[in-house]
Amino acid sequence: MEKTLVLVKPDGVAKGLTGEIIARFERRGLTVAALKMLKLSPAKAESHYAEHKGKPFFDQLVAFITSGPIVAMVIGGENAVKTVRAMMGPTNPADAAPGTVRGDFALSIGQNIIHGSDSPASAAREIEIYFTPDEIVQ
Ligand code: DAT
Ligand code: MG
Repeated sequence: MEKTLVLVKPDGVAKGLTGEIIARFERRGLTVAALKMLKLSPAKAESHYAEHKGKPFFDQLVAFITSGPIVAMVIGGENAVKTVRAMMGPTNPADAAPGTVRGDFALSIGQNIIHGSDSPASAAREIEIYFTPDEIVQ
């Protein structure tokens, strides 16, 4: 079973969208393999977003993702990575079609509600930041 890491970011949690987002994945046929609420440390946030270090928006991104509680989950199923990315919509909500999470619930690239891993390799790296193997249901 392919797995991907999904985060409901602080804006999504604050807007009460956690249940809606999980329900969309479940209705699609994907399954929740792990789930927790947490407040991310700056060190873990920098590790998660290491590929963006040095970019102009990096400090703002780390400040935002650590600004409040997030919900982290492992979502599993056939083509989970690609399917979750399609259901999220593109990074900039202005480009996101209605029916996608970002297209339905976000306006600004800096506050775009949801994270999903961009490849199976990224998923494996990111899942380790949030979950130990015994926390993931097989
Ligand atoms: P995604 O979250 O769609 O995988 P990404 O990995 O390119 O997008 O960027 C990670 C996050 O960083 C993104 O969700 C929002 C923020 N971000 C990306 N590009 C940005 C920009 N040009 N200005 C402000 N924030 C940006
Ligand atoms: Mg990304």
